Amino acid sequence: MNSKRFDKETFKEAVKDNVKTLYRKKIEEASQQQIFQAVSYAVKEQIIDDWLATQEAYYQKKEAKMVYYMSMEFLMGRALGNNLINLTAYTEVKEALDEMGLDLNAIEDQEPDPALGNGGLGRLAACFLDSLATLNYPAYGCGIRYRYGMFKQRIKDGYQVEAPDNWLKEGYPFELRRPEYAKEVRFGGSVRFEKDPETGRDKFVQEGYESVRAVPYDMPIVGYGNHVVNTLRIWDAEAITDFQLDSFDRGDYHKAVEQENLAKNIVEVLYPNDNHYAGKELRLKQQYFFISASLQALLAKFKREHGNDLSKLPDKVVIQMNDTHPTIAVPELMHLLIDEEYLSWEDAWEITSKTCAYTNHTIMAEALEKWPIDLFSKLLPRIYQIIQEIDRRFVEKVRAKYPGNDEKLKKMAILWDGQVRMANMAIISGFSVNGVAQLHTEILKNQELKDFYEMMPEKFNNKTNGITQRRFLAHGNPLLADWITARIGDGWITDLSQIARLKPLVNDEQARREFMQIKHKNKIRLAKYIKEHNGIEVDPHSIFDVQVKRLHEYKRQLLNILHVMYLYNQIKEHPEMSFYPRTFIFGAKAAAGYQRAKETIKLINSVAEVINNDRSINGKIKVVFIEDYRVSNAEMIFAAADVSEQISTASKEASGTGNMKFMLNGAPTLGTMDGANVEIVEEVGMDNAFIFGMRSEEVIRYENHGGYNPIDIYFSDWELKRVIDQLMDGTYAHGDHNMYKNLYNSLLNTQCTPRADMYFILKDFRPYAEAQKRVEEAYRDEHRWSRMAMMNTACCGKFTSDRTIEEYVRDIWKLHKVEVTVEEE
Ligand code: B1H
Repeated sequence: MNSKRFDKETFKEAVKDNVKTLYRKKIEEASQQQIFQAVSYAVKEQIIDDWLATQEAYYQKKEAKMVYYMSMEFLMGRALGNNLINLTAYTEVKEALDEMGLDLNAIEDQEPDPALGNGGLGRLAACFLDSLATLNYPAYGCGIRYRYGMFKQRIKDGYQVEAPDNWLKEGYPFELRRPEYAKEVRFGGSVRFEKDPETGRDKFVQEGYESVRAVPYDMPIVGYGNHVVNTLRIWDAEAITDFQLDSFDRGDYHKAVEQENLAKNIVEVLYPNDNHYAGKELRLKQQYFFISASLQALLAKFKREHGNDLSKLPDKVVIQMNDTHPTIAVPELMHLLIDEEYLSWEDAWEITSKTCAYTNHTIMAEALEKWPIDLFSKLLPRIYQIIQEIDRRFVEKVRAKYPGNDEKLKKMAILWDGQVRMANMAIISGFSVNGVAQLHTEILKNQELKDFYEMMPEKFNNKTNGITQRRFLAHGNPLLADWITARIGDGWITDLSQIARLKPLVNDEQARREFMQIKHKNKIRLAKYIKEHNGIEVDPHSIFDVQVKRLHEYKRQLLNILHVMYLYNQIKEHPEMSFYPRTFIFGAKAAAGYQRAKETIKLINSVAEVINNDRSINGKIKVVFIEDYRVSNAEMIFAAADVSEQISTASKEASGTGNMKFMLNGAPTLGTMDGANVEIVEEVGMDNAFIFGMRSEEVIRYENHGGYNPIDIYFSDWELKRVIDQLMDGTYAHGDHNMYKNLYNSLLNTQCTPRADMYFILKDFRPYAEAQKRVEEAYRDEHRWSRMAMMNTACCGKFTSDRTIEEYVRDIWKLHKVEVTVEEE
């Protein structure tokens, strides 16, 4: 193990030296932030040798194929603690710091969360990088170095207020600027072709464009205990100052200023939308910017290592496109191969279509990227030409296969109705299309992408998502991690299937007691956090019922809070009723422009205020909205949860990954048969989950054929009606009758498009309330509950991202493991 290299004394010296050279201070004089920086640089020093060794091993092993994971989002979370875990040096470093009178936890808390992502999609990318490195696979993550990541959420008077996330303010110790690999990226202008006098072929010339310099910053991705360090490469934009304006623009001062602005704007901020397409030009610029830079770097590296025969590219490189956001990689690769490498269309297409693969993450219509053609063609004239040609050739094929069937084109063409449909382009051009959970992939094949599936079934496959147990158990829940290791050894850290060895212990009373004691300690840790951050006292003996995820109507936080309102009415009306104390915990960011989502946050906070301050209910219910839900506090929340709320409208949540993190930490799912919940139930058994509500087929049937009217339910269920009416009667609004008007209307107003209660909240309300009753019953029975909780942990082996990555490798990427050996001192 490489922990040996973490000689405590050397490490301590390194920290002291760093404080001295970075800040001209003694350790006693340094601030906590300065100590964080000094410790991080000391850790980075350890990483660098492995990083060099890994890249050397990849280079030596020329047959090593590399995956490029292209993503607009990498929701990494803090690096320090995770790197120490993966270097298998956490304990030693903690001790070393202890001996210096320093507290590692407090130091970790000094690190900003690198939040270059919105939610599940970005966090999945981060888990994948962790697994790739741990499993010895050559990989690059490619993305954008946003100056401002996901906004910080503050709650003021119950409302969400967004504050900028200036994560680079203090300087980020785990990144490395690589100016020697900078690339130029061009926008706009016009395209001309001229005959090359030497070859006689048409030569492409772009003129009158604006350009920026893309400068990469590399972050190390440390594999667990294997000396592998892969790279996350995120691109910054800088103004090109020493550029040679082409003849077109010589002496154009204005243009120079514009280019400065372009550089400044392009990487300024992450778009804070989850599952929603906003159609902003700047977003398209971001997409092209990082893709063009990444592909230029990719080709340069390929040529350096393998020579100029680009037909070999698909043997050495595979490009995985994380949703449609990076799919501009397809026409950009075509452009580079044709215009820069002088390949024919046919050769370029052969290479591109064997190199690119696409993952679909959602069927939500409002998330589909469809760029207006005039915007697109102005910004990227050459790329647009290439897309036209891809489309033209595809349309010809469809016409040949389905003569006279224009319906097929309406569904499958790339260019339609004045728009560029990115998903269609990705499906047509790539060799693989995958969904992210079984149910989701089936819905793609049989509904959303049915025509594509019929035409090219061989491309479609499923890759059920996963999560990394290194961060979400080893780091996030050290008590449970140590207990599991004491019981079954530490093999689970890199082979989560071994966690099934806990199954027999479910019948061991002592083991169950210990398991629940750990849960209790984690609840105390969270209660302390809540007290510090919200000023609310919560009882660690109450049921911690948790829903944390982005705020979206389809995820139905509204269903949850309406049910809380319903329970509160019941307790008020029947004070004698037996009721097991519950703490309802929420955490969620709403996209800044998403009105209904923001109203839901206000509602949750208002309900919390009323209920938490009502002494007459003896603290039976508490409601907590945790501010600024993010990776770092998520780790603590999962560890402390009793109940995992996964209550999306069936068919809408492609997979979910939070559901897996709760399961790993021993919290049974209260949920619908949606996304990966279906597979969770398959693993843990119906008895160890609380499943309720409409199934996806039923939802889809209503969507296709109509026939759902929430008003009927509203008038036939007076208790539910009362709850909904309370949105309008001022109960939770200090008498204001309009505060929740949008929410009320979204449920009942028939003017709502396409219909009222889009997400079947009224329809699922009673089944949900009934499932909640089952939760209470189960929890009262300590034996039963401890078995259920432990069974969830014991059955979660499937949901490691290590398994997901092995499936990607086997079916799509075809990579080979590379061993990295480092001389031990
Ligand atoms: C998911 C997104 C997403 N699906 C557009 N789609 C975005 C779409 O900024 N945008 O434009 C950002 C994000 N995110 C999530 O992916 C799914 O909702 C989850 O169910 C899934 O678990 C996750 C990872 O596959």
